[in-house]
Amino acid sequence: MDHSTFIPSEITVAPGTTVTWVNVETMPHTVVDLNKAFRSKTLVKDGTFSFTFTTPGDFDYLCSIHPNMKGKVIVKPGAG
Ligand SMILES: [Cu+2]
Repeated sequence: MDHSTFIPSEITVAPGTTVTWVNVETMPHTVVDLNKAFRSKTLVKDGTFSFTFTTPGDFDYLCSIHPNMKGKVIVKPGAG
């Protein structure tokens, strides 16, 4: 996270991939899946959150502090 944006805002990974988010700015952020598959604590600067995606599908998430800050992880067999 930087400039109150998830960068990249969308990634495609294979099942079994662990994705790590890093907050590189001073503004606190969270990573919250809209379907409650995962939810981070509040991440301050240099805070990280990791989640291993095992189920194929689209995972839309946002920052609960800044709800217009959105991202998506697409889990697809054979990706990556
Ligand atoms: Cu935020």
